[in-house]
Amino acid sequence: MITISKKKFKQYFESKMYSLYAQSIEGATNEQLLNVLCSVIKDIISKRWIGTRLGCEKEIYYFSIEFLMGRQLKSNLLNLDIEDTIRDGLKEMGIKLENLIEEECDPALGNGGLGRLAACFLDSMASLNISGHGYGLRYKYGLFEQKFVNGYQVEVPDNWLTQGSYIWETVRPNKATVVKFEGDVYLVNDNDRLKVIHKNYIPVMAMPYDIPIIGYKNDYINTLRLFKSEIVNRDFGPITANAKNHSGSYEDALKYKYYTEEISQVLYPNDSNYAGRLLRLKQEYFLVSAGIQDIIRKYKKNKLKIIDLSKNVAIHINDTHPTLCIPELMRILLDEEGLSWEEAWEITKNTISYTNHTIMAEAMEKWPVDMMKKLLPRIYMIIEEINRRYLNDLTDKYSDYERIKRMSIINENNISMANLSIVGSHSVNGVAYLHTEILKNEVLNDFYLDEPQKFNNKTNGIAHRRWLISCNEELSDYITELIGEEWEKDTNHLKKLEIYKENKEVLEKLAEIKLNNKKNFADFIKKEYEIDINPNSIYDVQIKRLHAYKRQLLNVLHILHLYHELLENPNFNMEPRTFIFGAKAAPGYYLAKCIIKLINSVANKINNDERIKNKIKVVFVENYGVSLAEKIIPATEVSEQISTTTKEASGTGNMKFMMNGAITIATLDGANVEIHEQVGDDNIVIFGLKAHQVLHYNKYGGYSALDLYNSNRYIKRVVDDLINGFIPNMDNEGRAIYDSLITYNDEYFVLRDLENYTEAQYKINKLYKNKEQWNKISLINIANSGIFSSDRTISDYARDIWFKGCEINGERNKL
Ligand code: HBZ
Repeated sequence: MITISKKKFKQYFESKMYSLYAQSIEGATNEQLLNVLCSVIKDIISKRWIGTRLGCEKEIYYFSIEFLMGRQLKSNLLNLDIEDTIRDGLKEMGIKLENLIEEECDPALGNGGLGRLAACFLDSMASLNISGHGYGLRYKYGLFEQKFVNGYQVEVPDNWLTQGSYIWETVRPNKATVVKFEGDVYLVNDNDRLKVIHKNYIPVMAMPYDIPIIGYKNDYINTLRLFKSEIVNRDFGPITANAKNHSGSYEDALKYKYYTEEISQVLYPNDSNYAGRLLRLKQEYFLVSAGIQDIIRKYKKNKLKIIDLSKNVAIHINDTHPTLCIPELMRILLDEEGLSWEEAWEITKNTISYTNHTIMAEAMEKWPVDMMKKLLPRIYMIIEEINRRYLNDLTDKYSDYERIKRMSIINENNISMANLSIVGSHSVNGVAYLHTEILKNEVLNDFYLDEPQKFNNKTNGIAHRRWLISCNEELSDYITELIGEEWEKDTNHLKKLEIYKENKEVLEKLAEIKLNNKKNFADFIKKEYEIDINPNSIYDVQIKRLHAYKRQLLNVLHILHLYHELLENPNFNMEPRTFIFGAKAAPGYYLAKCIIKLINSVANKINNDERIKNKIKVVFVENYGVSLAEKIIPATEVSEQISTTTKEASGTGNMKFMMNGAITIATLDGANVEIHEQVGDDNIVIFGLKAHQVLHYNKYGGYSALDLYNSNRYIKRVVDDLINGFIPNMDNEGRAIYDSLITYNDEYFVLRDLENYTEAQYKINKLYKNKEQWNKISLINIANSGIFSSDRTISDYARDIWFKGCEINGERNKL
């Protein structure tokens, strides 16, 4: 049992302070205090951490190029159930725990939903006693820090390892592996067996840095292992560490050092656009090869038979970035373990499963054959052979040449990573019901018809521990007061809240908690941004990456509409509203950056216009990320989930808001469909085109943004604002946005949905006037959010994918 008394903790803390910094607590900085606290916690868990691994349980390995973990201190204290002890102990030493929580850095090793999902999954696996570990990269620089300069986004490097190391990590040099790039590959005959010789390769050391993942009150600790790329022999230094023969010139040695270190240097900041850079391919293979080698090393140490790998190990790939797991596992099974192709292929397919996170064509990874061949010659040979055999099978089955071409892994000198992932795994899943249906019936239809049993849905979820218990303590405590604490371990119990839906006292208390959170957020905004916001206004929030399909533009055009209405009629009937935005744009995504400029310019104009008497405020928070989300979400009343239907695979912010009692205004896209299903028509505001309409327009055309613009004076008014000087300093950016709508016919149906969205917003306004009704809807949302805990998602993955048909884990199947 992991636990510690207050007295022991204080003694421990004090002596750690001396051993680490040779000084007393009184003179210590917050940074030092945090380091000491963290070091104490690591000591407390260390024995248990080592003890959790390598039981008889099946091991799950979750490969992801991103893990967006957020701060760990609070979450670790919560999960270890020692928060009160530590808070009191610190207090007695004159230290405020809250200050140390805020002192911690927020590692931004991910772009958005995909990386955050991976983090929530780790939390859930540990909390459900599943031996599930993450493999990722220890980027030296995470996602850029965003600053606004004159309303423009400026990117600043995210130098998060300021102390040289991360407080929660433990480096394990004895577990480092070598990853081989480039070189020449020969197949030679060795006693009637084909032997693979790989010469003149560039070796790169994968140095593991382990972060403990602590389960919720269950003494279970898993590991997130992040690899850093280095020269092969740390002690030799660059001069003798030449790539090829350890004896090259000084210049070569430096080049080699640069080559290795560059790999884990920086996270690619694109969240939905495939850039096709060589360095990215290096990152992908580096992660995969280091991880798979690590798995096989551990597996063999346990004296298990390699032929049984899929019975004891499951490897999950988070989108296609780790797809090279497939040929890398094949390589090891064939070249190092000496299995036949057929045996290796069976094991590989049965071990690996794949999640798709997007249907957007521009996000699909395709690597040029020449690039792959040069960088990873052996891996390319294996991919080619996988494809050759696959095409043979397809030609036996089908005569439709076009279809076979679409399904081929290699096509027009490109390797399709999605196709490789489907062919080389036993399970393919989408991340929400609608998304999976679109995969099956549209985007991946050829594959679905060929192997329908592989396809399944796993609707996303969120770690309710971080996104409710920890970030909204007051609400969480109140829920426990009402229905007991069972919901903390099983969120289905939240349903019990429904009995209070007509209870005035409860509804008023919920409103009071929301108001407190709103006030806290207003204080924060005042302190950080010097903006006054009114806690009695509606907090209406859109926080997510900036992308045309997510339609922040629809939101801002509606704000402009309200602004005009107020200017025309100062008594225009609306509740005061604060529109809050948070979003980073990929640095090379021009239109997204124009929209950032637009929101900032509109904010500037409206916030300084006294005529509208503070009826509207627009706040764009800089540098949106996990820590900010934890402050904003508990204070939110209206959750904006307004993507073009069919484009948002799932969304997970939508679930976080719902769980914190916000009311959703949404298109029937992604997991909004399931949120709607949970709460019913009366407790969500739905608008916009339906999936079949968008798919129809996309296939057959029939939508003219120009006609709409010409025929609707309200639409024309706000679109013209973009180019007529109404919003100052928007010349080029306004024109670019205007063109995307009118000249390029509004690819994301912003104008098509604008009128309907305005009506939906009017409905929100009306609902808000009836406070009791609003609070009731809020309660119903919380009560029905239990299904969106990532514990449910992970139980589904475990039952249907990782432990399916698994004898030694029969128990698991009961999950
Ligand atoms: O994954 C998101 C989806 O857009 C969102 O709908 C879903 O809820 C979430 C979790 O399933 N996708 C991403 O966040 N994608 C990326 O961040 C990304 C990162 C690097 C890439 C491509 C996409 O190269």
